[in-house]
Amino acid sequence: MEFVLLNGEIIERSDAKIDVEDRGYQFGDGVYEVIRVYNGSMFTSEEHLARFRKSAEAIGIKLNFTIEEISAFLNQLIEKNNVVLGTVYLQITRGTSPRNHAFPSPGVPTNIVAYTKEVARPVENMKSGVKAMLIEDIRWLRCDIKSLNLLGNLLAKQEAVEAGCFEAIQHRGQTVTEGSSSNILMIKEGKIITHPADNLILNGITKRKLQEICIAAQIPFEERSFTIDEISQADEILLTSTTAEIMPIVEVNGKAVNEGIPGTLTKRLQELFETEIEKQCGELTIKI
Ligand code: DCS
Repeated sequence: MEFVLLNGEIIERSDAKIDVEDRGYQFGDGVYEVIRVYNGSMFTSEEHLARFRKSAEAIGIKLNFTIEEISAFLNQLIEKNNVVLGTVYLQITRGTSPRNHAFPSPGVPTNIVAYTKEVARPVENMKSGVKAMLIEDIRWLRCDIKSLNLLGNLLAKQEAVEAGCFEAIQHRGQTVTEGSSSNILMIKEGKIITHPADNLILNGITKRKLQEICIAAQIPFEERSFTIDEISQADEILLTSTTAEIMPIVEVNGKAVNEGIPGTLTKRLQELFETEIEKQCGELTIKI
């Protein structure tokens, strides 16, 4: 039996019903989070839930539960579904109301749902690295909000997948922004460079955690814009996300990066990140 969270209740998935006029369904009028679970424990859940609240606030959705309550619901869900290695998906929408672009009256309750999934660590890709391609970033100008509206991201990902790539590296003109579902980091002469956390990218929790790790390990980490030309001259390239963790990119637009194998610094970052996971969630059974 699989359980889900629906508006403060943990119920069987087949009993969970959302109306056709849910504003998330019709307009993508809501925000979400994906949180990693290792050994049955959420990783960096405080950071994810803080971002969830921030995304909701940015579009004027008031959470009808506290962060502590949501966290407790998610933990209950993980336990009920016996998730060991997986993810929790959490979303909130502006609720159910007759279709109208303008917001419903403030009394309309939000719809908040969560479900869990078993998800393995993508160790093979993490070891060998993945291919990526450059794609123009056509998204809106509030990519810092983890909005349910993901069409721009989906179109970019699909184009990349159809070209045999794992990820799209999006760029606005010459400026590299981020992946379709990840942050992009390049390494040049021992320094990690990634786009500043402004309105053009999602401020990834994995990237933030990696930055903390780099500061502690005295590995140079710089947030600044960089260009397509710079990334094509990079020593190493990597992407970060909740599910992909630290993933080496070994080919961009058919051209090998670091001779097509994960670089030394990227591998070190993967090791340091694994150590951080183990610090929070206990020993991992499957490692890189
Ligand atoms: N940028 C975008 C556009 C993303 O969708 C994601 C994660 C990231 C960056 C990386 O952020 P985190 O490090 O906080 O995960 N996307 C989530 C998603 O939609 N599925 O899995 C992760």
